[in-house]
Amino acid sequence: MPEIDARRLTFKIVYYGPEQGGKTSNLLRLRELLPPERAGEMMALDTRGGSTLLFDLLPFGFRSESGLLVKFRLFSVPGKTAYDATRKAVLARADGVVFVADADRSLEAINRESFRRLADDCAEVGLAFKYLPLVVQFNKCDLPNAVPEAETRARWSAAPWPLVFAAANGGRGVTQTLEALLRSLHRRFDGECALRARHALDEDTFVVRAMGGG
Ligand SMILES: Nc1nc2c(ncn2[C@@H]2O[C@H](COP(=O)(O)OP(=O)(O)O)[C@@H](O)[C@H]2O)c(=O)[nH]1
Ligand SMILES: [Mg+2]
Repeated sequence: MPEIDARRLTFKIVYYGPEQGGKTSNLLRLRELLPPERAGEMMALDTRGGSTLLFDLLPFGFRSESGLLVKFRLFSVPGKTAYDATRKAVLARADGVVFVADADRSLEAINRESFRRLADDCAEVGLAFKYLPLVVQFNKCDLPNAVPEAETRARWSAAPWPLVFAAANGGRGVTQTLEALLRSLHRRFDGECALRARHALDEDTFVVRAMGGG
């Protein structure tokens, strides 16, 4: 449940997935793609040798016509399994998750294991995985060893989540992924947060404003 009071609503979005899959790259590209006046500084905490040790944080937001300040805090979790406690702490109280898989065929088992761990971590931090707004991104689709989109779509055809195919370091699929998650967030929390009823934020307006338009 997002933090809400009369003036401000804050969503926590967590980018989760195997180490080196492209979580930090997603946040870095978003920082460039969002209008500068809407996004805060990206905080890349304690990143050593290209690997996120604690988390990255990208804040952004907008003000609705009703005067509500809608804020988003995008986090990435550390990849290494050695940072178990940190990963769970970052995931705790997430309102939505982007799972960043590495499309490399040789990493399928690692993706699967990470996805299973996401479900386990959710249970441990008290998030109902079943109701969690979630988008699955297959990143590094530019690489020759990437599993082709059609094959992945066939394999995930029974999954209820939006799938996005991306090459995050070049920016491809990055905003599409966030937009898909924003739509899921709106569907999940519109009622509880009275987004439409009190703030005239229907799904499209919510997404467009969040992405810096309107
Ligand atoms: N070829 C390719 N490389 C990528 C892509 N996304 C990220 N990378 C590279 O993969 C490495 C790990 O990315 P990073 O964002 O740090 O992964 P994280 O551990 O999930 O945060 C970096 O060297 C990135 O430049 C992509 O879509 N295609
Ligand atoms: Mg990282």
